[in-house]
Amino acid sequence: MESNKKTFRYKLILFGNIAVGKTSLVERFIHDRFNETYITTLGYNVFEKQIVHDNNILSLMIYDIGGQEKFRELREKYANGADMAFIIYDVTDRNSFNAVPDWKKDLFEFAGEIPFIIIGNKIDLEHKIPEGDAMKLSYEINALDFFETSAKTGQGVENAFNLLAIKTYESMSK
Ligand code: G3D
Ligand code: MG
Repeated sequence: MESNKKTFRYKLILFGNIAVGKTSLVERFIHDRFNETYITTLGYNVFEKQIVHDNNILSLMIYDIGGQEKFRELREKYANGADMAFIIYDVTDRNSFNAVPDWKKDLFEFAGEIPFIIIGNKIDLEHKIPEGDAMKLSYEINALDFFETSAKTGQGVENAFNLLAIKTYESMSK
């Protein structure tokens, strides 16, 4: 008997300093098969990617904020109604790591207390932030998890997006 798949649609957003690799991670994840929708006039792009999990379809609506991200008003609009988030830093850039708790504050203010995963990106380059420091921070600020990725080589990218989707599905279907 064929079971009917249900579709769950989630809004996913990416926070983190400029140049940590937000756009590159989205591009890496959606590469090859994706539906693209441009909403450039709003200051962000939206991409859709579907994954099958637990016999359901999880449709990830991935919002990538554009170049005006320094404006609080845009971040607020961008984050509104999000179901889950990445907070991203660059493993070669101490400032971007130190900014993670501030990004969490913004996230909770704009989107409510949604699940988030911390991502250390650019691991193809030399680390300045030890993995242990990031794991400790991730525990302290109640991140769902912590991953290291490289948007350049693709390492860890698929895992991070998939895990976030699945964890959100599990928390919402309880
Ligand atoms: P943002 O969207 O967070 O602002 P971008 O960041 O995705 O625009 O990336 C900023 C710069 O970092 C880009 O370089 C991009 O190629 C680079 N980058 C992103 N991810 C990685 C990675 O995993 N490894 C390496 N080595 N570089 C990465 P440019 O030179 O185009 O500004
Ligand atoms: Mg960008």
